[in-house]
Amino acid sequence: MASSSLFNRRGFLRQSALASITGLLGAPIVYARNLPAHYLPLVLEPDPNPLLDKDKAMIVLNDKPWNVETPPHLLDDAVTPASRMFVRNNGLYPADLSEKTLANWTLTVNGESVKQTKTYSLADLKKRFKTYTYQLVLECAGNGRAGYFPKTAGNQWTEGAVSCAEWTGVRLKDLLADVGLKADAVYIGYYGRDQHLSLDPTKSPISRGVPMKKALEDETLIAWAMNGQPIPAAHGAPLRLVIGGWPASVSGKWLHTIAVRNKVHDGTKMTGKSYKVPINPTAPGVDPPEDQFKIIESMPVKSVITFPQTGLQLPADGRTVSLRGHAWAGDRTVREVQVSHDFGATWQRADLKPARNRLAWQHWSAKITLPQPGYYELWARATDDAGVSQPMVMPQWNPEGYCNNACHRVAVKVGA
Ligand SMILES: Nc1nc2c(c(=O)[nH]1)N[C@H]1C(S)=C(S)[C@@H](COP(=O)(O)O)O[C@H]1N2
Ligand SMILES: [Mo]
Repeated sequence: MASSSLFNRRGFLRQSALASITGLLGAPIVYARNLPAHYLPLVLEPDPNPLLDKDKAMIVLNDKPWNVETPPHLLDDAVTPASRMFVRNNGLYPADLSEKTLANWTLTVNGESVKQTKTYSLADLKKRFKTYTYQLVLECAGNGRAGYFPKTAGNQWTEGAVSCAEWTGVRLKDLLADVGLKADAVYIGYYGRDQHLSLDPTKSPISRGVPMKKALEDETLIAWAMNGQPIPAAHGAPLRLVIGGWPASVSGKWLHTIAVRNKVHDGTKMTGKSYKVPINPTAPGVDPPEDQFKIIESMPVKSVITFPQTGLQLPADGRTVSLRGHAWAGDRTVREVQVSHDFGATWQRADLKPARNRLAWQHWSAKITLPQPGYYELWARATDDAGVSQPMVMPQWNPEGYCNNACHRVAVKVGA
C-alpha cells in the first residue's frame, strides 16, 4: 500500500483505507478517529530494521550500531542458520545494498606489497578460481564481556556472540597468487562498504586484518554464500572475508578491498587498544599504557551448552538429563569436553565429535543423572589439543573485556 493512497491531504487515514485495514487486522480500530496524523496502526508499520530477519528470541544489545546476541539455547543447530546468528556491526549498514549494486560488486586487491593491483567482479571470482566450502567459527573477541568485574566498556555480550555457519567462496591465497606478492608482504587488511556512525565518508567503522601466515591458510575465504544462500545483508552481502578461529572482527563484511601491507595493517580498530590484551597479566581495573598491549590472534578454547536451557525442571522420577552443545579452540582442536553437576568437584567425560573441517566447532553430548531432588548447575569444560582447559571462574581480567572463556553454566531443578 503506497502511503499516499492511505492518508488524506491532512495526513489522516482515509475512510477507504480504514475499511481495508480493518480487513487486514480482522477487527475494527475502535478509536480510529483519534489516531494522530501520519500514524499507521503499529502492526502495519514497516520493519524498522529490514536487514535483520532474526529469531524473535534474539537479544538486541544496541541498535545504533546493531549488536544482537543469540541466547545459548538458540545455538543448538549443528550449523548456525542466519536467523540465529549474532550480529556485530561497528557502524551503519552500507548505504546501497540494492540488487543492482550487489550484482555489480567488485573486489580490488591492492597495497604496497602486491606486484599488480587487480579488480575482480563476482563472476570473475566464481569462474576463475576453485570454490571451497568450510564450516567456520566466528566468535566476537568481546563474547563473554558481561562476566568481567570491574565492568569494561563495550557491548555486554554474555555467551552468544559466536556462530559456526558454512561459508562458500574462493581461497584468499589463490587470489593473492593471482596478483603476486612482493617479498616484504607481512599483513593483509580489509575494507568494507559500511558507514561510520558519524556518516563521515572519510572515516571507516572498522578495517582489520591478519598476518600473511593466517591469510594464506586454506580455510581463509573470500565468500559469497553462507549456508548455501547468498550472504544475508546483516552478515556482509554480497562478499565477505571469512577467517575462522581468530576474533570475528578480522572477517570483514561488505568487502570491497583487500590491501596487502608491508607492515602490520593500521586500519580502524587495529591501532590503540582495540582487539588487544595486555602483554603481562594486570590486576582487575588496571589499564596499562598502549605499548604494553598485543593483538589478539587465535581465540581461546571454549564451549557452550545448548541444551538444556537454564530453568529446566525435571520430575523426581526422571532425574537423567541429556546435555549437548559445541566446543571450539581457535586455531586448535578440542581434545576433550567434560561436564559437572556438583560445581566442579567431579567431572564426567562427554562424547565429543570431530570437527567437520579445521576451524569448525565440535559437537558434544553427555548424560547426567542427578542424585536427588533440588537445585543444580550443569557445567561444561573443554580442553584443547595443547592441554589447555577453560577456567571454571573468570579468566584474567583485561581492560577491554576480551576473551572470556569461562565455563558456561546452566541451572536446573529436580522436583521433590
Ligand atoms: N565491514 C565490517 N566488517 C565487520 C564488522 C563491521 O562492523 N564492519 N564487524 C566485525 C566484528 S567486530 C564481528 S564480531 C563480526 C560479526 O559478524 P556477524 O555480524 O556476521 O555475526 O564481523 C566483523 N566484520
Ligand atoms: Mo567483534
